[in-house]
Amino acid sequence: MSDTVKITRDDGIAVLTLDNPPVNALGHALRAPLFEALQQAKADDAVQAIVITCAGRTFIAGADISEFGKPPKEPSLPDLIAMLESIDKPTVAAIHGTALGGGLELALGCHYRVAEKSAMIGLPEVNLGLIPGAGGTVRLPRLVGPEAALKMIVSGKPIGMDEAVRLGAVDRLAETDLLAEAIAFAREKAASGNAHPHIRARAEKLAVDLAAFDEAVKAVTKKARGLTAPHTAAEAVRNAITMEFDAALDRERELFLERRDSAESAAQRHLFFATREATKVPGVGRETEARKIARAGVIGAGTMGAGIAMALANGGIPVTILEMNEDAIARGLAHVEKTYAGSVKRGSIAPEEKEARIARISGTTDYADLSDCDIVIEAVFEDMGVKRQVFTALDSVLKPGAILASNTSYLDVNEIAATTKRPQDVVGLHFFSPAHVMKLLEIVRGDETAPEVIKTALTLARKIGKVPVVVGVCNGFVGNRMLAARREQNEDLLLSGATPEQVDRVFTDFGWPMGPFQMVDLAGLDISWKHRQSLGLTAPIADTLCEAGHFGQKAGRGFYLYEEGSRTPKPDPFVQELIEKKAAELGVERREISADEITERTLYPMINEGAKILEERIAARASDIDVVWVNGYGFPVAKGGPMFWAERFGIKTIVERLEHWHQKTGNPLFEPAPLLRQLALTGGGFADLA
Ligand code: 3H9
Repeated sequence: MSDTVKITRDDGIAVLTLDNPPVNALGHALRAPLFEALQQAKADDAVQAIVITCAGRTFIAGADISEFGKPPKEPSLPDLIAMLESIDKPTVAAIHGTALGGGLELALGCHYRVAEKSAMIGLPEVNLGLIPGAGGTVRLPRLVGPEAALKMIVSGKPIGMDEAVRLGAVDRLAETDLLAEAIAFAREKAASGNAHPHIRARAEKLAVDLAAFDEAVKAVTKKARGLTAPHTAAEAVRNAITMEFDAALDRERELFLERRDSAESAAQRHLFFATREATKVPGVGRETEARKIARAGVIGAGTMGAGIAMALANGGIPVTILEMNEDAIARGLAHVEKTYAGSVKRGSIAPEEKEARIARISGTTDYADLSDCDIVIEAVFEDMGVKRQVFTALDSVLKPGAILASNTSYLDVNEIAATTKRPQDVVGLHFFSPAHVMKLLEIVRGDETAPEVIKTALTLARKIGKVPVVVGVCNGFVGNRMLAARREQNEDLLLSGATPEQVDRVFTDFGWPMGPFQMVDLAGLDISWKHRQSLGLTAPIADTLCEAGHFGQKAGRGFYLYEEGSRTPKPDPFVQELIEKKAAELGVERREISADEITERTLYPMINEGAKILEERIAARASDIDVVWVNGYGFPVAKGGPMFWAERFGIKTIVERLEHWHQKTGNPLFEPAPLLRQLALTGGGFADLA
């Protein structure tokens, strides 16, 4: 007996209960005693069958991710599953919660799987830059067929029990008592006198048309976003068809180890833990209670307001949108209807689900209709005067304890809070457009925001499927503040000799989905023009483009030309001429600009700004910044976020190059933050700063 594996006996059935909180990850502390327990049960003639069950909230959630990158300890997970497979008496996995990754692989090493109806099973290794490494790519195809296995393994998405039973991955669903029913099932199988073939002995499902399989591979790897693991996973599943069982297992192991040691997997594992760390907020403990959110309000039915309303409705929360007049409400609701109709058309939601979501969204022009809301999120024009009016009105109608949130993307949340008599209930909730799609939610904590309000915002984020990061008050918070630093040199680069294509190419080569000029074209040049005007700022090239109607993709021209109905950017001679003309007017001498120079003048200032954000405690940790950039701004997942990337690339080099540009230009943008200088000197990492 060990702390993590308990062996009990139920009249000839050995029950092995695994208990390794929080999620029964298969770390060494679980593998070693489980191996021994299986050995014992195998050798014991009095044991007729074995049931593996888990204590706590879930079946095994996979290998222990924190062990990757450390020296391996025997027995390995493949050893453990080989031991299971050497047992002839019936072995049954009793699954509740989630059986994921190595957890499902262990269950596939059993003869049978019995599960609760609410359980989920999956092989999500690709989300960690990995492939299943303990037989998942070889056993699952034999159980459910190669195409179904391919889909599960390459997408990494878990499936529910309806599908699992249909595919034959689960043998029986428990009605009321999982363990009792799994034991009864095991007893039934032991008494049947039948042989119990392991999955390795079943090859009939592998008789498939390889050409059709390869077509399926193309379809499922289309969304791989420049990542390697989905392709490797598909290769491993293909091996299960074309190779002998043991050869395919050996090859899977090799491919798994390759992936495990890759920079891509290190980055994705970092993001896995970073996302969870981000929900641990100083001053907001387990004991802090979240307030109940049963009903929400949104102020403004524009693209952002409607998007936020849809995000809330998608999470099952009824929402009332407030607008100035009926026409504006009608426009907002029409946008909602059109968006959901698009989702139905793409097959991402069922028609009934569309109706249910729409039914949760209503409109009003009367603030009094918001009086029973538990939270109201304002998404009006970015102007302090307008925000003040909205918050004063909300303060006068909302019930005590209701949360007043602003979707501002850069304004001072403390100033907004000060317009109310309840600054403790005011918080920033910065959604990203389109708000019903984008994962990131910056939760802006004002000086007086109560811990329960932060806790409520975190709970709400989870409920509506967002990835939250708590940030402090400053202009642009974490994301937009760093974006401003990244963008500062864009026009200067063009004036000095770069083309928009050349700058964008440096970004896409790095792994970004698009470069800064493509991004401005997509968002609309008029948006940033208005923003600059409100701040009294100018940008010689972009301003002139706006004056000439180059508002971006929607106008068919921006920094690029777009042919009718096309989103493919083409170089625009007008833009090139304009750049050259402006350079001449401003007396800027044009020269060759290298890819390195573009990186140094865009990416490095952004990292420098990230360091300042840490110095000022606007973000609690560097990994929070990574979560912001990967989930809100398209920073390549394979690189783990700007701060993670910077550390691996070399902070010393970044500081040297920033110093070079600082000396050359005198621009404070390039002056290395003291924190970066310190890390460059000590060779330390951001995590050492905590
Ligand atoms: C694998 O299996 C490889 C094999 O094929 C081959 C091996 C040879 N390890 O998410 P939560 C921690 S790769 C270590 O907040 P939930 C997590 O960090 C693995 N730690 O809970 C957190 O810690 P803390 C394939 C893990 O209820 C705590 O547990 N498996 C692991 O929202 C609670 O987590 C996966 O990729 C782990 N495997 O969701 C599944 N899992 O409290 C990964 C969790 O200190 N896990 N932790 O912040 C999940 O998807 C979710 O955790 C799960 C529960 C759905 C299970």
